[in-house]
Amino acid sequence: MKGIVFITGATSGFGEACAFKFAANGYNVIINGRRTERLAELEQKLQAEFGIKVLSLPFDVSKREAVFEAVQSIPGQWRAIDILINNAGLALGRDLFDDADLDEWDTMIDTNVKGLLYVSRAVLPFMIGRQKGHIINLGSVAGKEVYERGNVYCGSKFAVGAVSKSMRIDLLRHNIKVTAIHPGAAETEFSLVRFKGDAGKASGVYKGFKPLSAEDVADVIYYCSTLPEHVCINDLVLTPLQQADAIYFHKK
Ligand code: NDP
Ligand code: 8X3
Repeated sequence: MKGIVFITGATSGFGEACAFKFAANGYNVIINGRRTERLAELEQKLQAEFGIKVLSLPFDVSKREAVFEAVQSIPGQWRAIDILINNAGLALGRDLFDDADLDEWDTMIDTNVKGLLYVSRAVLPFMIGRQKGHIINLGSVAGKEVYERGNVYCGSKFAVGAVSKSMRIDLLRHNIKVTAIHPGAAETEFSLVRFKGDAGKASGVYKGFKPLSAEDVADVIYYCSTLPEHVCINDLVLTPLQQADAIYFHKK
């Protein structure tokens, strides 16, 4: 066993691809998400395919008490968490600031920002106890530049960037690495969630260029987490070849 990785939002997209990547490389994985059937299915697949151990931990990252209860329930042998991947997150809607739905704003802030804070605080005592660990936060190119109708989603991802920087500073004395990963457009369930199940609108986002895949992002996360002990990638932006930043694309 290479180590233990705790992945939030492992039922789809980047989180699921990370679970496969780390499991394939001999890590035991703690997988989280709200959809329990998907977690059970993933747990079975990973164990059968890679012979590693899996702990499913279903909870909603935005619910403070649920987060701390779930993390406290982690059995002793699973507490030596080497890598925490704060990946659970979402965008809801793509509306102008004055038209956007306030409940959707709340959900994005509660999940993308508060969820990341709660999970990190709940897991940190285990890392501090061992004076080692690596926290990897999923930001976005939307946390580097703001685009029209991105308002609160962009704000939540700028917050991930700022929080990642301050975590890195405050956790220096505990020997804990903090990395923020900022992907550009990747075809996962992200746009389907953003457009509330409208598959046509969701697939339209990726027309005219080759987007990143979940596996591309998982490969980069794996690379960042397997560097020598003294090396920490602080902040990493990756985009498809045809995307320069959050705004500029060369579509064909
Ligand atoms: P997906 O929609 O495919 O996956 C999102 C995951 O987050 C799911 O497993 C979902 O599981 C989980 N999740 C959402 N809300 C919660 C919650 N409240 N509690 C626990 N889990 C939750 O999207 P991606 O894989 O693309 O996105 C992963 C992260 O990457 C997000 O933070 C996103 O903002 C970011 N990102 C995505 C990009 C893209 O283009 N796809 C680009 C840049 C960043 P469940 O529903 O079972 O709870
Ligand atoms: C997801 C990428 O550009 O749709 O964070 O905001 S984008």
